[in-house]
Amino acid sequence: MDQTRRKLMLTAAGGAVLAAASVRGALAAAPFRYKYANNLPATHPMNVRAREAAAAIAKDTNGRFQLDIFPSSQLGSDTDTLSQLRAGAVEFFTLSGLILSTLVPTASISGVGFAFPDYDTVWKAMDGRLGEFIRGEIKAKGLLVMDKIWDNGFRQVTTSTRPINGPGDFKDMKIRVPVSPLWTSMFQALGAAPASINFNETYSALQTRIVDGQENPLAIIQTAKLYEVQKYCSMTNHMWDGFWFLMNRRAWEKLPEDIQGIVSRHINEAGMNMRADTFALNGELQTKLAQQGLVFNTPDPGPIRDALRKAGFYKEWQGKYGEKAWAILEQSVGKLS
Ligand code: X2X
Repeated sequence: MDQTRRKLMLTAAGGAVLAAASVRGALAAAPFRYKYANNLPATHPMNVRAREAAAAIAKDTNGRFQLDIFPSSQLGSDTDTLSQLRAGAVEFFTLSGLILSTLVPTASISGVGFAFPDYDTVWKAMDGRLGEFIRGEIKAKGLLVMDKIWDNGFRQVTTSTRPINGPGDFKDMKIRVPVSPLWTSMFQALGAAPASINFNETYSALQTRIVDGQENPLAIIQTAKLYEVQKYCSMTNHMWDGFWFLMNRRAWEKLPEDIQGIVSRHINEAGMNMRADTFALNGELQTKLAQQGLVFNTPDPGPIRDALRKAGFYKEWQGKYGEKAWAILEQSVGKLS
């Protein structure tokens, strides 16, 4: 055999061995198989981008890590899933900082009413000093968290009874809020009668009229079909909300370093992509939702914010978070009270 032919044959044989090994790798169960739970429908950008990340992670780890995604609170309500995450029954979970505040009190600080004037301010703060501070507080409670917070959006109020034109319209309104002291306090300060209900029970609470209204960004009002059981949508933009990508510490520390690197790179990248998708959706959905029957109005936010101030809302929460945390918030967003 001449040299070239011999080389060719050796290369071909080597290629066959490699191919067989990777087929075996793909067929065998992944050595690491982690659950990622969230509360949003499979069609929301959160899940679209998470599925992309899962595929990229499987590929880059040669099948050594498999991410199984459980959307729509399939593993339980947010409150339950937070306990499961801490116990290690669920490895990954995206949760609003406001709900997380039941474990990490200062994590709700990014949800203070009207704190962020726009998205520029949101990302400067959450990818900067404020986010770093909150992630530190989360770690101090024994959970781990990815660097990039995922977007939920600016929240709007929907009701089956009446639009919100000014703060007076909140009076005695039965409004569903997520399970979080800050949310309850904010809507009480506006004179409403808030009810703490997990997201997985929100649609039916609206349908059966246990509550008259709820508040969420348009991307959720659309993908979770809340427009089917609501009549009015008032563009209050009363707060911004985001989801921290949380991890069980023991599960994370079990992963080899190279897998940790691949997983965190793809999850953070998915987070950045879902921010862009969610921003676009929240911007374009008003037309579509109006066609589906929601009646829109845009109240002046000034009087609503003044009502919060007059009720002592900002002072109260400044006291609860403490001077250090409040100073970091105000350095990021400007003077609040
Ligand atoms: O529960 C909600 O309203 C939701 C989906 O926006 C959050 O996870 C905070």
